[in-house]
Amino acid sequence: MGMPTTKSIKQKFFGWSKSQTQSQSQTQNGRKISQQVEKILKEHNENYNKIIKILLLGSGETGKTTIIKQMKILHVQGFNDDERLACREIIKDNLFECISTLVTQMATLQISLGNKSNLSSWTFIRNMTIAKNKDFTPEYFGHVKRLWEDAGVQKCFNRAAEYLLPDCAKFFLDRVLEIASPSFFPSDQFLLHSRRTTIGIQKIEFEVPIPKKFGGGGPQKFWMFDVGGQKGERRKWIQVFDGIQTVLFMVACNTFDQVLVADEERPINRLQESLNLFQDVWISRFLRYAGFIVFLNKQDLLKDKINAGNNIGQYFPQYYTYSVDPEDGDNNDTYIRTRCFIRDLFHLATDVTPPPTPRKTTTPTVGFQEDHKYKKPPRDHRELFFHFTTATDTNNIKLVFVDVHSMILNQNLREIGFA
Ligand SMILES: Nc1nc2c(ncn2[C@@H]2O[C@H](COP(=O)(O)OP(=O)(O)OP(=O)(O)O)[C@@H](O)[C@H]2O)c(=O)[nH]1
Ligand SMILES: [Mg+2]
Repeated sequence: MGMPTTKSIKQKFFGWSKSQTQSQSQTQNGRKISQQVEKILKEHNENYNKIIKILLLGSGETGKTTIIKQMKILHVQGFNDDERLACREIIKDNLFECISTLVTQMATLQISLGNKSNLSSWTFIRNMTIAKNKDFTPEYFGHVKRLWEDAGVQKCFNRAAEYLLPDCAKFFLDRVLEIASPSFFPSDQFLLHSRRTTIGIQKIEFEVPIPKKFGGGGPQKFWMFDVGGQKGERRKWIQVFDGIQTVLFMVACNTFDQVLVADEERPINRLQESLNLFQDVWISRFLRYAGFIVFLNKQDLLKDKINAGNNIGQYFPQYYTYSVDPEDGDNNDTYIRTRCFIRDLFHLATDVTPPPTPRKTTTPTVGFQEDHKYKKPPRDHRELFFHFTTATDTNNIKLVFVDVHSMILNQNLREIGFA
């Protein structure tokens, strides 16, 4: 439904009051009604004027900061020259990390070079890695290019689920000549693919016009908070829980075949770790009034993985008996089936009845947990939405954000009884 106007609010009240107006207490009732209308209107206006606070949560490398970058591109002024120049160095570091990892993993996985004459390039990068030498000379870039074209390096790249390779690897290695150029000036796409672990808490403020169907016109203020998703960062999350209306939980869907080795913890499947974390956050009493939107992110990489023949059933055997609801698409399309299966795993994770004692989980629990005093969140106050996203795709995030905005405004309306 659209935004209620003053007229519709009054209609709602006067509809209820018609028979009353005949009675003796007409004036008294009239005053009461008028006060109630004023109250509703005030609440309604406050809801529209208040700042919408969104908190991005999720494991490390799921794409939280990438969403913040998209908000900057879409709703602030984008990136200035200084930011682009600073990012150039991050991209070069990312590229180095990717090629170093590949070279190191070739040794570990005993994968030989496709072309023996590339051995000098392999040795060059290996020596730089050992010496932590980051002198990115033209000669270095030449070696990177040669290696990336080598069949053995490609084979190692295709086995990336067996170790940890940054998701930006292919994007940057495919563009090594551009990065090597002295005039390299990163475009938005380069910035969106660059990677730096978030430490601490960051906030971005922006304004978006209220959509027409909600009355249109004025600007809506947003604050979006970005936190670090790595294990050591999670204990800081609680600092930003207060007043959060919407949690945007990010999931990297392509991690279903990857393993996370977190410090002293036992290795755990990365998608399972994401599910466990989601459940912890969902039952957190500090967020029990917050609506949740789950971004099932990295759909581009998920699709690549499915096309390469990887099967989620090997890691989540429930997949073998799962079938897609016809309205979600074709059950014979493995990509559609996989993405719906992942969505439903997260949906099922909200059906939790926490045990009375602290839970023993196989994953690190987030630092804020104290849920043995768990109270079930009021169901009718709880929103849960899912979106399939590719955070590096500005058009995709633009469309998804319109939905997110509408969802939040609808939630506001529901809170005051108008949706
Ligand atoms: N191909 C692709 N890459 C993505 C997508 N979303 C994020 N990435 C990349 O994944 C990497 C990690 O993204 P970040 O946004 O830094 O992840 P994060 O959740 O903020 O990570 P932490 O700060 O460690 O918690 C970056 O290289 C991004 O460019 C996506 O949908 N597709
Ligand atoms: Mg981050």
